[in-house]
Amino acid sequence: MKLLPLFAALPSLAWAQERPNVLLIIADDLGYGDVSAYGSQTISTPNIDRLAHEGVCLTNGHASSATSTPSRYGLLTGIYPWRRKTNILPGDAPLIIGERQFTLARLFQQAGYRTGAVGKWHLGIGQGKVDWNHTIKPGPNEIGFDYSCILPATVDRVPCVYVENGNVVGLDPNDPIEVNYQKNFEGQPTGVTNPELMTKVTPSHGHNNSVINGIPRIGFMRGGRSALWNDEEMANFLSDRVKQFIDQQPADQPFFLYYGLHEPHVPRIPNSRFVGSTTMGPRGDVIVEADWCVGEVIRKLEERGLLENTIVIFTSDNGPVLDDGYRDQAPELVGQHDMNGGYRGGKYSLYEAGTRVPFFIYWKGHLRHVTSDALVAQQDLMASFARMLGQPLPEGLDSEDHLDAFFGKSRKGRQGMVVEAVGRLGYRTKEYALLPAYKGAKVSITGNEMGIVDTLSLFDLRSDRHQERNVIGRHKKLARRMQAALEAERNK
Ligand code: NG6
Ligand code: CA
Repeated sequence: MKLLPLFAALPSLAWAQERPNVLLIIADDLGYGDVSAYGSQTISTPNIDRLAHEGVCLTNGHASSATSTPSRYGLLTGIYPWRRKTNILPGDAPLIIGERQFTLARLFQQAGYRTGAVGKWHLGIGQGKVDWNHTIKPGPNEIGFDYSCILPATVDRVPCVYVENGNVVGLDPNDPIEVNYQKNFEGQPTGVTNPELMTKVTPSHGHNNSVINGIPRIGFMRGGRSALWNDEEMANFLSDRVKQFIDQQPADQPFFLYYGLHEPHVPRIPNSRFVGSTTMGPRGDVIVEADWCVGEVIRKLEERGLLENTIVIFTSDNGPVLDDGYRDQAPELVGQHDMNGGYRGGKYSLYEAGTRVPFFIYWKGHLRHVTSDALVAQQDLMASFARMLGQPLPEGLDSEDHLDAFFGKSRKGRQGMVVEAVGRLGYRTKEYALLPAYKGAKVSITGNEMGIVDTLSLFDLRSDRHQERNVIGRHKKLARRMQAALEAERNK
């Protein structure tokens, strides 16, 4: 591995000496308008808001992509996901991060941290043909995590089991698990053949294969009955694992913990404590559940006396969506709630709400509250923490050091960045969005606009949040510069 020259790796001394813990919480499909911190009056998320109100509230923070797998790839590797042609993975896909590849977790390991990953993973595990009945490798533990307890892909995909350090949790060897994404196992029921099994929710598109816990999923599985997760208990299970990780932390070592919340991705099945906690049906209720999870973990840090020594980051893997494959009443009950916070598009979209996500950095007693519109991206955490810790980085990353912006000490973030949505690329500066012309359906099956425009378009996000007015005629030079920057990145 080629390392950058030493001057690039000089630590920010004060911070490096403290070696704070880092807890990175990443929600699944949570929109900019889904937390009350950005002004939404329709939902109350006090625990998440606390991070925003007492920490650095970033209003121009982006995921690298408008879907999960690519977005998480960018975050963990510091490389634009479209360079590797990543796409939403099935539950039995091989790990897409190379075992020798540098990752955010490796960066912290290199700096002496204990590292953990809990919750949604969605970067593949194993090498191709996964045998779920033996230790599965490679997985998070082979790319820099000392501990992991993950749901391998998404909650709507099989296998519906947790994998802890490569082993399926609670598996009975006499009832082995089999998974197939091409065809069903003979005689096994599906949502199509046995609709009466779908006691909790029915599909609106896709999601009609194996039925687990009354919920039809994508993909077929059989066996592993004692290991199947309970959707209603998932928030409890995952937050407990996070708390355990914190409890087991040696006093003389810092930690880096990646906590992938499963909310509010479909299927939205809140614990009974949260059912009816909003008027928005399950989508609102699971957001309140996610907020509870954040509160639980913060309380644990407080209880252990660790809060002032822990940087808590909160963000989301991509923008929001209402109907993502189940008839769960989300579109019907949304009411006045604007999950996009005024931005256009949402999950899958090249418009702004695809990648502009909630993004807060909280460090009690160290960072002052500021609201900052610095343009930053999740993949920048890698280079920024490398500076904080005085650690070298490999060459050729798309990660930029914006530690000062993340810590609210500067409003200068990126000059520009590439954003991706389902393989299509756009370009952002702090104020402008450039959307190249692409072909394809303008609205996805979910009802979200894809951000497909007929001619190259430039939007001024300051005066036109909803991207209604193409101002390219007035800003030809700027548009040319942005297009050239996009091409330069593409050809790198
Ligand atoms: C789509 C699924 C959607 C969701 C998404 C992944 C269908 C029709 N749609 O293919 O329900 O699972 O993949 O979401 O199957 S993500 O947030 O993990 O990227
Ligand atoms: Ca997602």
